[in-house]
Amino acid sequence: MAIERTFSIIKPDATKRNLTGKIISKFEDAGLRVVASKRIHMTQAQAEGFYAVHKERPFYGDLCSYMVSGPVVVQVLEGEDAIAKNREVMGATNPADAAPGTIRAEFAESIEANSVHGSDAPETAAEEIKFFFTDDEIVG
Ligand code: RTP
Ligand code: MG
Repeated sequence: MAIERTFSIIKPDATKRNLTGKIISKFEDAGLRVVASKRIHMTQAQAEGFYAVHKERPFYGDLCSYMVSGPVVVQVLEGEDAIAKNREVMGATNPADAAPGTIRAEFAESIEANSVHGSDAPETAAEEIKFFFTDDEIVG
């Protein structure tokens, strides 16, 4: 298995409830390492650009509004099989379907306010990391 990097967001519902440490512990316990991290308040333009792939979906407008409703923590996670491992630790998009012990099962409030984002493939991981981080902000 290859060492990969993936992009993660701790979303506004989680920062609001002061859950960043508990969520990062789940990543670390799964063998993922935080190699870049910053707390930001996304602009509307950043949210719309980041989620442009969902532009035609009915939830796009609400999703962008939610993502600018409070601070987020953007991160790069590194480890063996990091992309799949991160999504496993996150659990299903809808917390009602998320496996016990996953971040979304334990912390998500709804299908929208579901506490975390994680890249879904190597190409999107690379794009999403570049969207928020410069190379010198990532320390492996
Ligand atoms: P993510 O991209 O955030 O890691 O989550 P995902 O792959 O599990 O879900 P995706 O289908 O890519 O959707 C992106 C985010 O949009 C919100 N969403 N709302 N109201 C709805 O039906 C709905 N469906 C999705 C969630 O915040 C989801 O994580
Ligand atoms: Mg997605």
